[in-house]
Amino acid sequence: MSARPQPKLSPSPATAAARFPLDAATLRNYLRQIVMMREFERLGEREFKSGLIRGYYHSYAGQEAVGVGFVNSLDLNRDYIVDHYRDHGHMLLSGMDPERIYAELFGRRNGVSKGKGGSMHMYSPENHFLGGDGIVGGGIPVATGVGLALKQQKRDGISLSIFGDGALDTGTFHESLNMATLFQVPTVYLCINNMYSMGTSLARHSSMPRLVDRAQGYGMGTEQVDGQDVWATTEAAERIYARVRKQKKPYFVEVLTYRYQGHGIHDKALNYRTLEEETAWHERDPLKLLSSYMIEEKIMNRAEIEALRQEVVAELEAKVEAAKVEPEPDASELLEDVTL
Ligand SMILES: Cc1ncc(C[n+]2csc(CCOP(=O)(O)OP(=O)(O)O)c2C)c(N)n1
Ligand SMILES: [Mg+2]
Repeated sequence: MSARPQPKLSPSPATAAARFPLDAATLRNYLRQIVMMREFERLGEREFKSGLIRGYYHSYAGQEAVGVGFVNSLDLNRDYIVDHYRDHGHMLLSGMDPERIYAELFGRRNGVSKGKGGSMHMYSPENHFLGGDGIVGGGIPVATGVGLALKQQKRDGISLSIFGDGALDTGTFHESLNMATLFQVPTVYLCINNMYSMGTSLARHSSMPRLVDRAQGYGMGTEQVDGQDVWATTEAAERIYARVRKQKKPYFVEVLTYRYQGHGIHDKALNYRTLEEETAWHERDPLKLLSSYMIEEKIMNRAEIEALRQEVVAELEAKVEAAKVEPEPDASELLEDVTL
């Protein structure tokens, strides 16, 4: 197996917190959000296996600190998100009711995309969430176009383009970044580098181990960020968004993280990753890093964290049950809201 690039790690949470302090209420909220995203996926996968969800299911488990920093720091009254298919966590963070996300997964009429999009095509214009996209790299030109529209309409917002490391191997990525600099659009390109494009490791699909080096050719600011650490992702997101808002220029950020599950629910990730590698990433689990800091700093104790988890699970179980009994779309709606 070829050598894999080692992630650039932030210092310990205590050091990161000293450098960029977040107050206790923010940390409690972040912890709840991470637990919510993790448990949402656990229950979703259970429902998939029970046969209630069909099609595809890509879990966000392990990558939660990326969303905590980069989605929370947006102002969704004026900013927009264009995502790829690993989108459940970002939907939750953008303020969507979990029941409507489960309803979408179950193909129900009250689902985020009226039951016609499924896991990969969540879409909620009222939350400024413009997809979910099953085509690798498909959302990148859309986010660039949103950035151009915001600029032309002299609006204050920015667009956030979210995609994986695999998307750097598509033409749309390169065409979009070239145009973004030419037209000076206020778009942040957020590459979630979870080290794999399906079963292909970064070392086997990328000509350069640092993805920032591939974006630098387009003349925009770039940086790598530790995607396991909520202090690192929050600090980077706040600083980068302020810069892009002010300068009205694009920016590329590569966050280093890891997906715990296989690519999709049918992939058990048995033959392309090592146990050592998985264990090393679990050592720096975003939930573990944050909760151990909070315990050490006496913000919450272990029992309180477990009570929080149980409360979130109870809330989500109720949402699952409510979504299950919702009606399916009527056959007469089949051709509404779709492009033929
Ligand atoms: C244009 C295109 N090519 C290939 C595929 C098949 N495909 C689906 S997901 C995927 C891997 C993408 O990995 P990455 O961008 O790193 O995102 P991750 O799944 O790791 O979040 C591939 C190759 C596709 N959906 N679209
Ligand atoms: Mg990937």
